[in-house]
Amino acid sequence: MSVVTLGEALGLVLARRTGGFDVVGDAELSFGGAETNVAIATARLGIPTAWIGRVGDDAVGRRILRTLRAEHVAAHVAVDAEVPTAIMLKDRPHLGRSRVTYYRDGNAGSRLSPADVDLDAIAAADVLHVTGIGLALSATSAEAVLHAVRHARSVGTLVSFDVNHRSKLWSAEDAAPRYREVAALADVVFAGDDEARILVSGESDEALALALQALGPARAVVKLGDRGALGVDGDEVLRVDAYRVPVADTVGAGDAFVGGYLAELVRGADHATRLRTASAAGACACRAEGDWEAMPTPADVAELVHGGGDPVE
Ligand code: KDG
Repeated sequence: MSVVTLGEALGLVLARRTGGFDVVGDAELSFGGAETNVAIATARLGIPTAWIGRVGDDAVGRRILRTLRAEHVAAHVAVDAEVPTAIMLKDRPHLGRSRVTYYRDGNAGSRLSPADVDLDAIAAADVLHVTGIGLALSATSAEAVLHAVRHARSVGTLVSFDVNHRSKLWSAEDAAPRYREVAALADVVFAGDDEARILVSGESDEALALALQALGPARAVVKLGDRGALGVDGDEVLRVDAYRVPVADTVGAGDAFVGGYLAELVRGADHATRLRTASAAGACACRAEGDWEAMPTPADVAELVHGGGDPVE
């Protein structure tokens, strides 16, 4: 029972006050990365988890590795002595507007290559999770994702793919064929409804999920934010509500959702349980700031699902 994720982790410099970094100097250092976020979520939910990636030989890289260790995520990393770990800045130029600026091009995570892919770690896992970000970062990173996915299929490890489209990294037109290629090799695909429309067309949430499934995966989940999610597994179509929680920050909620789903998948839970835990995990991640800090424990999920959870009608 285990999960391995593959992708980039990057330093996150987060402004503490409203106002752009042009004037605000008060900030804190953390890190982000969709695939490490998912890894932290599955690890907190009790699933043995590993991450495959590449960091620079620097304080940010060491901070990432140190935190992953503390979160019980085993790191299979290449340390790149030539370039730094990537960074992203997050500030709020004015109230209600959050702005992310990436400094990742050419940096360690983008230089991930097929040689960095730990094939034994993939063979040892039940599920390999990758995202569209790894496809976008560079040609070698995309090759690494495809190498990992093909190896997973050849050794019977399930493949999970979250589209995670980043319009700052590439256009929907460039991304669509690559997303379809990986979706066709996956066993489960996750996409927001707007992301699903990059790959397929459909008039309703259900039509989108079925169209994603028609690309190849047995399971497809359309994430609908505060409207919940719609999942298909074989011929079973299920909708789940979102849980009502006070929202501090929605970043990382999609990754927590995926982590919740995958944790239940490797436990052999049924479709409804997978979606319910995913929805609760996503809600938990909204309750505090930070990309990974509010990832849920089993107690957090249980509190929403069994006691006092308040599903949105
Ligand atoms: O899903 C959350 C991620 O968006 C964040 O942690 C950083 O990988 C990241 C990105 O590309 O924005």
